Amino acid sequence: MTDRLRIAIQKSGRLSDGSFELLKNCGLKISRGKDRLYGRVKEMPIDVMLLRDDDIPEFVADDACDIGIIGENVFEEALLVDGHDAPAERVMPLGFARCKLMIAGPKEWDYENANGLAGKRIATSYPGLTGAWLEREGVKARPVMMKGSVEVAPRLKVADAVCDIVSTGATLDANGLKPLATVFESEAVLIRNRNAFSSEKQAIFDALLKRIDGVITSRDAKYVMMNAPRAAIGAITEYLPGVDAPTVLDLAGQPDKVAIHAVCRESVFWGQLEELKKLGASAILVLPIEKMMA
Ligand code: PRT
Ligand code: ZN
Repeated sequence: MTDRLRIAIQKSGRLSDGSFELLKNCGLKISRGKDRLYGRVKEMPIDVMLLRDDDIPEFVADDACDIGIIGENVFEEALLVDGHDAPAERVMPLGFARCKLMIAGPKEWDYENANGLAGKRIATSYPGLTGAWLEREGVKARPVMMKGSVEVAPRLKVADAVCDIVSTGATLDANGLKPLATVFESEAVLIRNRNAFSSEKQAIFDALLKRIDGVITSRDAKYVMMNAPRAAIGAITEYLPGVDAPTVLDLAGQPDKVAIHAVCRESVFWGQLEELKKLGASAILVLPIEKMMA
């Protein structure tokens, strides 16, 4: 029987859309049944377990799964609480579910720096990350552990400030709080069990990693084509974001002009197209890239 790679992802929540989409873009189809905890992928020997995000680091560390997708905030907190010799390790950032763990306090607070937190009670679901930050800042404050609804703690007078995940900041604002300091910047990350995989499993893992890498590098990449004066090739190449060596083609009957084709590894914005026009480019086309493999 073939050894199958077991991957843990969040069943439903802020990580699940990004996780399903990443796997789909890697060519893996997973049916997403409402009550299903387990999915089998047809295209590769991979099984998917659908879990609550908090359980993912432990499932991967305990060898119940081989790899997992988790918010870096949850993974780092688990490492701080369970110890850095935990048998799971970070493989790579995945570029979605970006957010910040931030200290926030009442809007009327005159906060200048971390010293202003001395002696205060800080409500958080992240006592490990919060405590480590306070220690780095050399401030003695008291983290108060709360499992949920952290943002209401100051209003209920159970804490003076909070340390919570912030994305747009709307939740803080609605609760009369303002962000004061960033404790940790997070995004979804791929983690793996530290034990060596069987050679069969390692080969599946390596193939999946190559595909993930391809998906991530092609996410913002664009294929750009334009016509340009031959004399402007240098200036245009220099200007294009994330381009190594563009392809330059002659244009029939127009000795002073060329066609330039290039893969831009970063997003291309309207303002940049306007700059290219100023450099003499015309007929500029920007096309999405579906797949890329180095
Ligand atoms: O049910 P399960 O246990 O699996 O999920 P969960 O409810 O514990 O987690 P979930 O799905 O809310 O978040 C999973 C991960 O997504 C987090 O661990 C972060 O890594 C990441 N993430 C990204 C966020 C946010 N953005 C986010 N905005 N996690 C939480 N939030 C909260 C925030 O704390 C606030 O209360 O969403 C609310 C809205 O945020 P604002 O700032 O946009 O108002
Ligand atoms: Zn959770």
